[in-house]
Amino acid sequence: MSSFKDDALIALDNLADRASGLVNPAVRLGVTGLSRAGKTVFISSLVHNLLNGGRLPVFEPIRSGRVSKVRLEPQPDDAVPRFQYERPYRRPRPGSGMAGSTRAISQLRVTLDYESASGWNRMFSPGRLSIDIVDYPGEWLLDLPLLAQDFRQFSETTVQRARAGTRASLSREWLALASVSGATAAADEGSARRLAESFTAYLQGCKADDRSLSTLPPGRFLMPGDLEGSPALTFSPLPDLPAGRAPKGSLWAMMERRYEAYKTHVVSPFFREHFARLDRQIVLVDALQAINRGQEALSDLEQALADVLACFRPGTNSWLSSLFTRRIDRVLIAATKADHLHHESHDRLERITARLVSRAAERIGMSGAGLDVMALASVRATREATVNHDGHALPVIVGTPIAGERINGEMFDGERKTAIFPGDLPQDPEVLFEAADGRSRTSKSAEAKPAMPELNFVRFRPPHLEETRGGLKLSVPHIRLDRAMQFLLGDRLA
Ligand SMILES: Nc1nc2c(ncn2[C@@H]2O[C@H](COP(=O)(O)OP(=O)(O)OP(=O)(O)O)[C@@H](O)[C@H]2O)c(=O)[nH]1
Ligand SMILES: [Mg+2]
Repeated sequence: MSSFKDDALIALDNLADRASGLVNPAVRLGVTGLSRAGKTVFISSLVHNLLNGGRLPVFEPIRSGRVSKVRLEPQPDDAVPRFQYERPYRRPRPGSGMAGSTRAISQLRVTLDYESASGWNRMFSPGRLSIDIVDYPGEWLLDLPLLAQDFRQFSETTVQRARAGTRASLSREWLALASVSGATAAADEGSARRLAESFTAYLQGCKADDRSLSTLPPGRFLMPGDLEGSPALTFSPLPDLPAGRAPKGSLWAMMERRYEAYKTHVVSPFFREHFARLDRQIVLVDALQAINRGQEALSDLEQALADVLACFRPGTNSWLSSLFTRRIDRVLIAATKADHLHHESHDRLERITARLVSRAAERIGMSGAGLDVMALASVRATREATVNHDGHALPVIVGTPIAGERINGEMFDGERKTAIFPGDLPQDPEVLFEAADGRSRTSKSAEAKPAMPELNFVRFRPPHLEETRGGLKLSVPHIRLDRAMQFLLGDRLA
């Protein structure tokens, strides 16, 4: 592990950041989450609301009127693509919601002129803060543990997981191919490529919509960024490696070399050059999707989040903490798309999300002031209503389901509005997790698995953004976006 060199480089980077921060203070906000969690929509809505004077009553600097000017600026890092803020709202992909996919890291700078709340700060602070918003796939964070694993350990963990549960049927083809190829056979590019492709197909299968199993490393196999097809991505773990070392010239040796290259040239640089420089972090979680898909998806998500959280407190892992100086001091775990629920369920979603990360947070000693959990909707696509159902008032949400969504067998075309009763989240989150663990605290019999509650979450189209006649864009409606901003940024604008 070349941690000494890494350390020195990071120290240099941080020093440069600090030095330029004296002239123009900046805070680097990382926005991440597994694919489709809502990163792009979150950033777009946050920026849009800042730029267009959106309703942000809980974000104190805005509420108190201390922010005088907000503007987009060229972002300072030449090697990182700019986040296309203008794109998601101008050109929505037909049918499928709001934005294209986050394929790689991107960055956007918003600069705020403000008046500090305290007289002393007013004297000394330049009254200007740049917020560098960095969007990157959460899948990449799952790679961190690889830095501590050699090829044998990586193969063993990956194969073990591939043989359990639903994954067993998805991985069959890849594992069969791997044992036919044989680890000690002579290396050749063709079989390396076929194996890598088969392995990638297995990872993709886990991720497919109807399964929603969370992603396993290597993160770039599903989110290759600009590395698609390069040798560093053309490898596969191998099952049942014999004892000893890889014979020279074998497939095994080739895979091992590429795996190490992946760590050196892909994983390490990401953590060193990007991750280590973040100050604040929001992790977006599509908890509703996992709840909707059932128990295996839920415990899978819990596991993935534990791996993600471990990145934020490397202190528990001594070799890791030497890889980057700790800098992120606030982490927000946010369950997205809360607008799919009636507001009565928002607090429940929050509790479920808190439960999803509680064990992991405890394990890495991260509960407390630096960590918060909330349920939010970056964009509110629904409104609430009450309908009369057999004499009972039933709380429903009204919106336009995206094309192809089904409710009770009825298919929607993306134009028609409907009211649905999304179902109730359980008041006690343990109900879901007991079910996920396959055991119950309340019932004595081991067979009596509590059923998952009947839930029905539909994906809705975003609201149309209307413009006033003066050409002024209306603010994007949201749920608790301002609360998230206050936690992540409020103190930096105090
Ligand atoms: N109703 C609603 N839908 C949302 C919200 N945020 C995201 N979505 C939906 O989720 C989809 C994915 O959101 P994105 O912001 O593209 O997610 P992402 O994390 O950037 O996804 P990738 O870049 O593909 O990894 C969108 O197309 C929306 O349909 C929200 O606050 N409310
Ligand atoms: Mg995205």
